[in-house]
Amino acid sequence: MDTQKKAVITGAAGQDGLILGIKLVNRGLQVHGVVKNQDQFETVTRMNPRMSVSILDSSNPTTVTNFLEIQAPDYIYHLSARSSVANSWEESEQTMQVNVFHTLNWLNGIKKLGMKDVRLYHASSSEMFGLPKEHPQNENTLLHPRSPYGVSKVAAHHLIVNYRESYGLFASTGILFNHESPLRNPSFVTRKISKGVAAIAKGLSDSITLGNMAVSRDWGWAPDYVEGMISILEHDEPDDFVLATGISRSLSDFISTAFNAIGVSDWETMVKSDQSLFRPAEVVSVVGDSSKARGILGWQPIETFDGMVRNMVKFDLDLIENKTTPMDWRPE
Ligand code: GDR
Repeated sequence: MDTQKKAVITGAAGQDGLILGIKLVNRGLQVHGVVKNQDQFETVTRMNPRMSVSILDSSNPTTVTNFLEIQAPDYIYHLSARSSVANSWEESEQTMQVNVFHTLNWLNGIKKLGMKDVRLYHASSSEMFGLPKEHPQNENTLLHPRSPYGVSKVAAHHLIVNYRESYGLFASTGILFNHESPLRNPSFVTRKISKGVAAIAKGLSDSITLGNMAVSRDWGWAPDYVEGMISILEHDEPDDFVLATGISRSLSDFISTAFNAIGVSDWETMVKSDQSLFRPAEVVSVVGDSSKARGILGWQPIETFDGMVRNMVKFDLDLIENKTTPMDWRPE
């Protein structure tokens, strides 16, 4: 009898999707990735040839339902989203369409097919807290998103909770605070900094231009958070869990740690701030309370902040020297 469990990952070509695909295949699961175009298909199959991949139009409810019927997965990790907060004002309609309505298509597909045993994970986000009334933020903190992206994640998060309560679906969420790795797209600030610092170290650049530097985030190591996602779906009850380190760092802390990795301490003149990169509304400071995940799932982040930043800078130095590529990077 074939007892191999099957997992579907939407957004399989993103940072978390790639890391999750590798981890699940290593655990002996049959893994099927969902991507939106040929480029992403090639990225996933090159990085993880042991998983299968489909290009799917998740905007079409029938396409999603048919896919679910054919694949009949045990687990669905719904990670695909418009993930850029910065672009979400300019792309507000697409952000809502993808993050809310595509999520609804997966929920309705599961409901229509009566897949009561399938376990669905949704990538909720600390951006839902936005302008929080309390620090640190936990699963009960009032939500006050500060961007169209944040609003879309609040809507999708509540749809998951609502379908769980309305139809008894096994639908869980991970409310993940920022989590980084060398697979982060350089449009996000941490990788922009690690790449920028590596370029300065190699004499290819003399400065980095950022937006609003008066912000703090609770930054963690993506592979640790992906372990948390797996634990969330392995738990016998569907539920919502904050994953965070519990320590908020200023953006200057991140920059200084990155420069420290190349032995530079007087970095101030090499980092500029450009008003045009500021957002219309900002999440100034967030920090997570993950005691529920720590208590119930036994989850905890392992990598330190310094270790994470050093890993990212080291990767970008190796990338410049052609010693590696993102395809060669592995989470463990
Ligand atoms: P965030 O990540 O918006 O928190 O969302 P990002 O790295 O883009 O921004 C973090 C903070 O840094 C400030 N910042 C800059 N940001 C970018 N991208 N580029 C810059 O040059 C720059 N300068 C300053 C930002 O204003 C912000 O305050 C990420 C995404 O992965 C979401 O999808 C996810 O849900 C959340 O993390 C948790």
